[in-house]
Amino acid sequence: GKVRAPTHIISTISDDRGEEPCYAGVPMSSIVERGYGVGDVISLLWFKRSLPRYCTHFIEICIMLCADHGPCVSGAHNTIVTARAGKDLVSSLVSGLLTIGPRFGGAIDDAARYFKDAHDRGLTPYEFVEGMKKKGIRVPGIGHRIKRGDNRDKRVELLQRFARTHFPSVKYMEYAVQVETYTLSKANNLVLNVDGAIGSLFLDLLAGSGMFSKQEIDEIVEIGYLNGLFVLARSIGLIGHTFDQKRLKQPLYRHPWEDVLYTK
Ligand code: Q5B
Repeated sequence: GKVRAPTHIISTISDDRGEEPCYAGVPMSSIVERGYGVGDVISLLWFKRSLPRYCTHFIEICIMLCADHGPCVSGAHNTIVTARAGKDLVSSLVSGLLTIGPRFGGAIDDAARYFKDAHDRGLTPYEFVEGMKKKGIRVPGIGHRIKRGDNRDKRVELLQRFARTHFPSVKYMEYAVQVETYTLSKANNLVLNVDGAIGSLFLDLLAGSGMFSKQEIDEIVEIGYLNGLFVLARSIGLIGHTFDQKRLKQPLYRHPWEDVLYTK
């Protein structure tokens, strides 16, 4: 019989051996003819299935809302400094992307992990938040440098409004809101932030859409797919900041001495 030589790579998401590339078995022409958007492409390449329209619309809203947040945030700042140092597009982009992590934009996966665990174990917000405090862990998805209880993040409101209208269930998001009510009673900056809103709502999408088994949901949360949404989205803004600096012919950045506390 035929002897199959062992392969060096296994790949399951795309195939370019035929007449046209396929994403999760869907040919490129179908993607175009069916009017698919970037949310559908993400569904195929990340989740290996076509998701209902409200899910792909939600993914697209996340991408649009996280595309940029002005020049002062960590990622944009790094990108601007790098572009002004005369570096190329890719260097400027990755220098911004490298700031994405547990404090900035990369708290979505941990927010999903901790909110899911606390909700599924039936912890009250008090038990959850105080338990985290005892362990010395900041609650991922809670807190913001400029947003406050009396100056909420519009992006969070928009995501919540969309989900309340279109999702079959928003139990994880409602749990995150209860956590926020408790944290806001402790300090005015401890709002549910955009990472926490996306993390909790994506749990609702996974659990409520009927498109994923419990085992698949656990795997998605464990592997950590969701920071990818912020990375992908913010790349759009970081590329924009690179072009902006080049267009403006900005000189090499040097931080002013007056803004540094020199001390022994
Ligand atoms: N405290 C975000 O901190 C920030 C606490 C907390 C319990 C918390 C902080 C945090 C979790 C990570 C997270 C995503 C670092 C944020 C984003 C995208 C962005 C960014 C943009 C965009 C802000 C003051 C007191 C201290 C702390 C306590 C703070 N957070 N306690 N759980 N989560 N959050 N990141 O304001 O007693 O005085 O020691 O790590 O979800 O990144 O727009 O800028 O689109 O670009 O610097 O929106 O919340 O507060 O460090 O001075 O803390 O609050 O322990 O208590 P801040 P700090 P104490 S969205």
